[in-house]
Amino acid sequence: MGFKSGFVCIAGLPNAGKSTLINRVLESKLLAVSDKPQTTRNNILGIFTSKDAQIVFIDTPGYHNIQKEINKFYVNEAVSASNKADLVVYLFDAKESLSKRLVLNDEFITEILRKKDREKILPVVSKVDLLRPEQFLKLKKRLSEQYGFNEDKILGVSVPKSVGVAELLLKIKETLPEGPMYYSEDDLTDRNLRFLCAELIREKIFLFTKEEIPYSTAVQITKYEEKSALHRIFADIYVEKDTQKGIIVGSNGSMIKKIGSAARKDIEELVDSKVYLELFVKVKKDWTKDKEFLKELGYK
Ligand SMILES: Nc1nc2c(ncn2[C@@H]2O[C@H](COP(=O)(O)OP(=O)(O)OP(=O)(O)O)[C@@H](O)[C@H]2O)c(=O)[nH]1
Ligand SMILES: [Mg+2]
Repeated sequence: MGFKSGFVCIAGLPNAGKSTLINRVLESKLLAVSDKPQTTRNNILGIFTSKDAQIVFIDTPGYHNIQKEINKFYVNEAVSASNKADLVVYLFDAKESLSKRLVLNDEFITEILRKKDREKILPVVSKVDLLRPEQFLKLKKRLSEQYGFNEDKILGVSVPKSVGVAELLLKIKETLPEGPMYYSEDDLTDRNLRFLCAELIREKIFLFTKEEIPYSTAVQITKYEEKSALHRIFADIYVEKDTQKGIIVGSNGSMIKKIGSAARKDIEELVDSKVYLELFVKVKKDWTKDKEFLKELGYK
């Protein structure tokens, strides 16, 4: 058989485990992951290359229908990625899908099915480590009744338990057409280092702060200097209000230090070099509604 390749959209509701799964397949901490929904904000490619295939994963923001200007952008990203992909891997969060919340998937699945043949959609239950075997069976039955997926073809994956990931890769390869290498074999993503660093900083804000803070925050790298064995990175963290700035800085700067030191560790790993990271917190009133600024951040 010839070389297989194609674009594979990883789709699902917020917090389903999409970015975690791609990080695992790529064996790298490329994408921001957190316990809070709406961590991912734009489509980001994660490129997996082996001897016999190149799978270009598209990580997408979780689908939801909260009507806010900025949310429209996120959702649009998810829908457009599913439209243009050769294959959609649709993740159902194990615990969430057992509940009444399964219905939240209806709109997105209907949208995908309008554009794609059913065999181009691979339904996957994520976080199966959270389910007992009989619950997994029950969920597969429900997914087949609700959405017409073939029960036997629904895979379960667990990243911490390393379950199902290799099988999913095999299944994706089987389903993809023969095709060229779209990217060089060393490429891991389509994004530059500045973007990836900003994402890792944003991830720490998602991990360490709560309520509206993560959603009121944006990160922009203002300077990136590579000096022999040291990368010097300067970043602005934008918030919407003075009170939010106070929370991000923390008492005696404790929070900003925590964010900076955790982000620096991840960035050092990513760039394989020592990193000096300096963060500045800035207030930009209502930036989530500012069309020009959203564009500058790449959210438009
Ligand atoms: N128990 C368990 N938790 C998981 C698994 N995969 C992901 N998680 C957790 O689920 C949460 C959400 O993971 P993400 O990868 O950020 O989810 P996402 O679908 O990318 O979320 P958005 O970007 O917000 O749409 C994190 O706390 C992960 O650690 C899994 O296989 N098992
Ligand atoms: Mg994500």
